[in-house]
Formats: sequence, structure tokens, C-alpha cells
Amino acid sequence: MSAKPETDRLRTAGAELRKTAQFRRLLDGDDLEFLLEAHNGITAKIGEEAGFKGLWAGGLCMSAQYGVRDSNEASWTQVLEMLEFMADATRIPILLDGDTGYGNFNNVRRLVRKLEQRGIAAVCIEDKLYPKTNSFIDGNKQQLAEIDEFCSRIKAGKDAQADDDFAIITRVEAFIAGWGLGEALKRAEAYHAAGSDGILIHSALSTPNEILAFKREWADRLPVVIVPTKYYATPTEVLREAGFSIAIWANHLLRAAITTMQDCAATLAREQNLRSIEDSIAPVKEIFRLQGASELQDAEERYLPKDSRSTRAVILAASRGGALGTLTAERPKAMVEIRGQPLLGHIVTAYNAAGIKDITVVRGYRADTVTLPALDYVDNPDYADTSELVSLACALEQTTDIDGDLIVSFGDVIFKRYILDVLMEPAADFVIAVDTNWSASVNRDRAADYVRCSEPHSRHAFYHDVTLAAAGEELADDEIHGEWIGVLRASAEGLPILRALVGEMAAEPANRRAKLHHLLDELVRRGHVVRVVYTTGHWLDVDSLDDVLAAGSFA
Ligand code: SPV
Ligand code: MG
Repeated sequence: MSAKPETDRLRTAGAELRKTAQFRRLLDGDDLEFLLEAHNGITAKIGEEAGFKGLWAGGLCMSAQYGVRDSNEASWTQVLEMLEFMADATRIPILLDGDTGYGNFNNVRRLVRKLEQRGIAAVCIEDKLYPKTNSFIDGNKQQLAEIDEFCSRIKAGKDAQADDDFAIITRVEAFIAGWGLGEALKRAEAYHAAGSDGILIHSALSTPNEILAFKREWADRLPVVIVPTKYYATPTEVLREAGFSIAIWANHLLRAAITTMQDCAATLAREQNLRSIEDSIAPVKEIFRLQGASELQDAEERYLPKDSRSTRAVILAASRGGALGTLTAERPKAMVEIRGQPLLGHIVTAYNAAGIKDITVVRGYRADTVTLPALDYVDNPDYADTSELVSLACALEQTTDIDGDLIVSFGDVIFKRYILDVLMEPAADFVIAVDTNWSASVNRDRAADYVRCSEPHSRHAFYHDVTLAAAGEELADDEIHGEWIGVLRASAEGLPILRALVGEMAAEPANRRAKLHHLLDELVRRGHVVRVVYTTGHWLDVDSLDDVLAAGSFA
């Protein structure tokens, strides 16, 4: 039994026994305890969740998960790296299979210090020579270490540990190497004298004869640990009655995984579909659970700035765009391809580049063809008899959870991303971008959202907050200060006002075909301030076949 009383010294701040102390309890206690093999963070977690009180980081499985042999082909620091993940993933102690200690006494003492630093509770070293081979491969050919030399590894390890409860188990390979009980006992006794905390007696027989004979002679001089891989048929009761301290299930998670993975791989290679395996494998959300994904979500709530409200974009893409003729016979204008990508894709790219990922698209004509990924969709069932205002109303009804700004734009207007940046700048409830590059001779033959502002574009206007005075297609030439490019931003504070007005206007039958410039006009009429940012060019609305060609060079 442990000589150390359980005191507060053994406890961490969380009132939980330190891992070294937990392992001591397992080793020194009267009951037979069990360690399960684990070889990475997720297997360690799985073992802990199954109820194991400790884990065995075995050389066989650790090397196998790296795809190499159990012959010290993985370096000891590579083992250490993996141990750190395992220790971080769990609160139960880990016993490292430290092979031969990776060298002589000097390597063992460095190993012990490093293991303590990484939160490993104990190490087992075996009395063979570096590089070792697995005990189940040509055991008879294996060379044992000189007893005195091996004892020097034990002594150096014990002298190196900073935590009194760190345990060094010594593994007697006499039976594996073809020696008898006498050699096994002689070695165990020498290791005991050198300061070992427990003996692991290993056997490759399919019966427990060797280990039972050893235990009978050894009695309780030190706790005895066993690895029943080969004598697996032995009833656990026999092991318990013999008084063993710990039994290690040394390779069973890896073997179980290998069988399952081989089956899965073969099925997928053969069937070439996922349906044949989906129901028999863990769902992705089980991976998230094992990784502790929800803790990160909670932490984000706690630590990330609260005002990180996210902006949502609404793209109105319900109309067909009949002027494009056969181009829009099978799809709406927003899905017409410009340089190999639908118009809508270019708009989404501009939003994404500005950090706006929450995007709702209002569909109408041939909604079934508007299926770009990572977008939210709202349908305007009355698209044929309604216009922009009703589409926006549909979107606002479905997006009641917006906690930041809203940007509204059209499915046939592409623009450079910087326009979004300038639109975000003013601290105002409503902001629109107005293109100054307008001339009556060029533009008047097409329908456009003309605006009159508080003052025309000029250097002087830079110092003023320019605001919208009126919007519409019918403004007289000398009243027009520019063309609204069809992008409107409502701040979090302006959004409720916008919602209420859109709801009210859309409920009016007379407004079935109202455009967004009617909405802007009404906002101004009711005394709300709509800020204007003047821009020049860098946007394009696609109304005609000529526009499609122009858009090709713009995009
Ligand atoms: C291991 O699990 O790596 C062991 C036990 O050392 S055995 O494979 O049986 O040698
Ligand atoms: Mg091993």
C-alpha cells in the first residue's frame, strides 16, 4: 500500500486527486483495477467515458497509429507529443509504456522529467535493450538487459521525479525471453531494491501459468501488473483472486478500430456510395461532442466582444428579366452566367469579401434553379404580380433574428466590394450609395433609380452629411444628382423603422408593384434621414443583353 496519506497536498484546486495520486491508488489498492489502451486524444477520451480509471499508452498501438513498427521507429518525443494530447483530453491517469526507457539511465531521467511536465502519471520500463522489439515477435531471440545496468535506469528515474507520487513500474521480460521463474523472481527482486514501484510480469503463453506461478512466489512484495493479451480466455476472477493489482487491456481499442475501418473502407470502395455505411458509423456530431465543441461555443459567448453583431444581406432576385429573352427562359436574371458564374455568385463574392456571410436571397421566377450553396432562401410566391417592395417584405418576415445591420441589394446589380465598405462607414440609420457618373444624354433612355440629394457631388460635399431628398424614375434632368446603385443599408437601429414601413406599405394593394425607390421616397417623406455616399462607377445593373456583355468585362 502507498506510504503516503491522502492529504490536501494531493488535491488540485478542483478538489480532484492529481493524476499521479489517482494512479497510486489504482496500483496500491486492494482491488484488481483495469487500464485500457489508448493511443491518441480521442481514444483516451473514449476510454475515460467508458468508465476506466486509467489508461495505458502502449508502444504497440502508439507506433501502429503512426503507421510504424513497435521497434522505437517513432521517436520518444513523438510519443511525448501524442501523450500531451491524451493527457489534455482526459482527467484520468495515463501509464506510459516507456519501452526500455529509450536508452540508458540518462535517457530515463530525462524521460521522467518530461512526462511529469506533460501530466503523465507513471511510466513502465522493460528490461530489454534499445531499440526494443514487441514481446510477441520472436520473444526467444530477445536480449535482456544486464540487471545492474537496468537497475541504474530505475534509480535515475526515481531520483529525477519531482512528484513523490509519480510511479515507475518495471517490466520483467524473463518469461518472454525464454527464461524461467527463477530469473523472473531474481530480476523482480533487484528492481524492487532499486526503487521500483510495481512489477509488470509479462507472458506470451495462452494460459496464465507463468504469471500465476510468479505471483504465488512473489506474493505482495510490490504490486503486480499483468497484460493478458495472449491468455485472454482466463476468467478475470482468477486474476482477481491471485491478487494482481492492475490488468491492462493493451491493444483492444486499436484492434476494434482496425476491423471497423477495414470494413468501412472495403464497403466504400465497393459500393461507391455513402448510404451503405452511414447508419453504422458515428454521426459527425458525435465527433464534435468528443472534441468538446460546445465548450468552445460557451467560451465564445463569454469572451468574444458582445457587440460583434452580424450584418445580413438580402438580395432581391425574384424577377425573370424578360428583356434578356431566351437567356432567361429557363432561369431568372440572377442566374444568368457571366464569365462562367451566375450573376448571383458574383454578388455573393462581393458580400463575402466584405465579411458578410449571412445572405438571404428572395426567389420568384424559376426558384428551383436558384440553388447556390451557403445562402438562405425566401420565396415570393406572388413574384409575377408584385415587385421589389413585396419581395423585401417577404425577406423581412423570414429574417426576424437579424441582430446587426441589414444591406439590401438587387439580384441583377454587381458592384465592387469597396462600395460595401463605404456604405458601412456613416453612423446613420439608412445609407444609400449614389453614382455621380450620370448624364441625361446617356442614361435617360433606361429605367433607373434617380435621386435628388441635399447637395450635388462636389469636393465641398465631402465635409457635409449629404442626405436624400427624393427618389424616382421621373425626376427632371436638372433635379438629378445621381443614380442610386440599388444598395441600401439599414443600421440595427434603423431596421425596426424599415420593417414597420415595409410591412405597412406592402399591405397596401396599391403598392403591389412598388419599387424600392418608392420606399426610399416614403422614408424621406416621413422625415427619416437617408444618408448618401457618392461613388463613381464600379457597379453595373444588368438589364439588357448589352449589359450582359459589359458585365463580362466588369466581373
Ligand atoms: C504494448 O502494448 O505495447 C506492450 C504490451 O508493451 S505487448 O504488446 O504485449 O508487449
Ligand atoms: Mg510495448
